[in-house]
Amino acid sequence: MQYADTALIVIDVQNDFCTGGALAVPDGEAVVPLINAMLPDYGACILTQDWHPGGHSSFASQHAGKEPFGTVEMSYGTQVLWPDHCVQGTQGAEFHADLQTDAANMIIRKGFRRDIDSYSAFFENDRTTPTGLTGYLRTINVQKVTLAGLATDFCVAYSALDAARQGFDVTVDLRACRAIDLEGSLEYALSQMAQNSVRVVD
Ligand code: VGL
Ligand code: ZN
Repeated sequence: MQYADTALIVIDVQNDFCTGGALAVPDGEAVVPLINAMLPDYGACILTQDWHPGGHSSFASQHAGKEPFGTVEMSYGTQVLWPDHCVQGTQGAEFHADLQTDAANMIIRKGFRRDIDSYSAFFENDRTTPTGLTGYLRTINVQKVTLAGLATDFCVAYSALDAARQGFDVTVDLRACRAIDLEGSLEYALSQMAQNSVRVVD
């Protein structure tokens, strides 16, 4: 059986990134019907799931005197600190109930090591520890990827930039993405994608 050469990668459409969640992305749940409508057009669909152990080092609660949305220096560089979110096994870490997860042929969990965050579906935040997704996509003969999901300026952008760096032909469908937009992070992410051969549709 031959997979289509384009995969849809759906980033972090989880309760904690939707309204009422611990790290709610404004209007985050609006991506769900759009992504559901996109699914039939792709021969392969990969979902990512932000999946942190309790006490993860990206949580502000683990750093004395720090607040969410501040930063801290880690061995691998500057890390934004977040409210506790997407803790393994919690309701907040579950996919949005309306997301058609049955269509997925792979779920990549990321951020499960306490001492390192992972925004990207391809590499952890040191930009070198692989999740294995590149190998999976190459093995099933995928050359083009389309990304959608949450959040545009963090996990979607990091995934898109890594995908381009790995040699995939990359499109981000901004209609099916929503951003956190922290101190210019959306504008920065869009400019990085534009400079690194990521095609953006909106
Ligand atoms: C994300 C911050 C922390 C994301 C995940 O999915 O964009 N952002 N963890
Ligand atoms: Zn996270």
